[in-house]
Amino acid sequence: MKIASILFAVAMLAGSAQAADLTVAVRGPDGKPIPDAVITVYPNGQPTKGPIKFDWPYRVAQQNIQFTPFVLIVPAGAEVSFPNLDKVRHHVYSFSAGNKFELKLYGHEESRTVRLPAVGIAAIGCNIHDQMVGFIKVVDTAYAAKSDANGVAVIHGLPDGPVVAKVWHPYLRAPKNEKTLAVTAVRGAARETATIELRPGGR
Ligand SMILES: [Cu+2]
Repeated sequence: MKIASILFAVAMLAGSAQAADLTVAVRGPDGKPIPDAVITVYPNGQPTKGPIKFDWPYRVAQQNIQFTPFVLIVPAGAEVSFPNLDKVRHHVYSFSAGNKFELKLYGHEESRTVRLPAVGIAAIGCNIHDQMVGFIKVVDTAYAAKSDANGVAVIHGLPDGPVVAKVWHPYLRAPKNEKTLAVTAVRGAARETATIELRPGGR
C-alpha cells in the first residue's frame, strides 16, 4: 500500500513535468524547404518572464566577406560579439530602430561586442562590402528556433497547452516579415507546416 502510494506520487510528478516539442517544417509555396526562418512560440500568448538563455553562441562572425550565421536569434538585452575572421577590415552597422550601432573598421582576429536592447530586428551590413547582409532576431520568448537546411525548426520543452506561434524570415512577404502559424495548442510531439512566400531577390 505504501509502495503503491509512492508510485502514484511519482507518476503524478512525471505527469506535471510533461512538456511538448513543436517541430515546424518551413516550406515555400513550391514545397521547397526554407532555411533561416525563425519560429517563436508564446505559451498562453505571453512573453517569457525573467532571463532567457539560448544554448547557441550570440555571435556573428565576418568570414569570406559574409556574415555567419546569416540569421541569429538572441534574447533582448543580449551581448552579441562580431569577430572578424577575414584578412580584410569590416565596418559593421545596424540602422534598425532600437538596435542601432556602428563598429568602426576593425581587422583580422579582432572582435567587438554590442548589446541589443530592443525586441525586433537588427539588420546588419558592412560599410565597405555592400553584399554583406545579416539579421539578428531579438526575441522576448525562451521558445525560439531557426529552420535548418531542411527547413525544419524544433522548439523543445514547451508547456502543454495553448500557444501563439509565429514564423519570421527577413524576406517573408508579410507585414514586418512575420506570420502567425495555424497551431494554437501543443501537447506531446506536435508538428506543423508553415508555408511562406519570400520576396524576390531574397535568398
Ligand atoms: Cu566588410
